[in-house]
Amino acid sequence: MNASQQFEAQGYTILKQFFQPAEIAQISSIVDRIYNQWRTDNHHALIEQQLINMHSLTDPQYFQHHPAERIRFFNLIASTKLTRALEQLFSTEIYFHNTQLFFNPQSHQKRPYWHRDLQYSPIDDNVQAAEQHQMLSLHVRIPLVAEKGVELIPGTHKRWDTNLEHNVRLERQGHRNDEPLPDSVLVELHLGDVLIFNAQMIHRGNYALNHERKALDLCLGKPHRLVAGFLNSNGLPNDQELEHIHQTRWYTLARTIAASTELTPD
Ligand SMILES: O=C(O)CCC(=O)C(=O)O
Repeated sequence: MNASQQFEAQGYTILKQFFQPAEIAQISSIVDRIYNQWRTDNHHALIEQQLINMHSLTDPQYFQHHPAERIRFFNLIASTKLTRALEQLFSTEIYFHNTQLFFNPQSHQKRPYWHRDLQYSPIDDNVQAAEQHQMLSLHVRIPLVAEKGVELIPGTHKRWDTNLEHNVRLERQGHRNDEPLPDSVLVELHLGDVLIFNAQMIHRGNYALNHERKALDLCLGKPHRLVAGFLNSNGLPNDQELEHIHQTRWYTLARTIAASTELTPD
């Protein structure tokens, strides 16, 4: 099976040794600076809310004193190599939605929870199920520390829940969202690997097997009206920055979506 067939059948694929160590080091040095700033600003929430991720790493607040670094970051994450790989895999227009960084919680009591990403949005579960085949929202994971950090249930990008999955994911009928579920796959990633998975397949993190985690997820996708309104234009390059970006397609499409949702009240 090639990568595209694997994604189609299972909802995920791994591009092994896709990035060179020097490329990972460049991404890491920018991410580390942002992450450190964020941890200082969110020290209390990190502990009280047992956070497991931060988002919007391209937001201008992280580049006030580093304007050139924002352009470098946009170029590093939308590299020619990665944008081409995604074009080949999906043969559809892809836009840049956001970024997230996943790490371990401060307390061992926080347990990884099964979910489909949109279950935390106001979009009704039945609407999500009905639209599943029209949607393509991706996590493109670039681990900055090797990890066995994410568990996926292959095939759940193409079908909706079994009874057990439904009850576990939504904590119904006395179930909890951290219970084991059948047929899951724990993904092992080495530095340089890239994991691409469907954000709507059933998945969860794994904290216990990883002493440290730092996984940069690019949230990309095919435009869809259900998620367009969640796109925050603050995370996108401005006109001047775009002139210095080599692969602009993800960003220009995102700007078009953001501009159209800003004009259209719901
Ligand atoms: O890596 C993790 O800790 C969880 C990943 C996840 O839930 C996600 O990417 O939506």
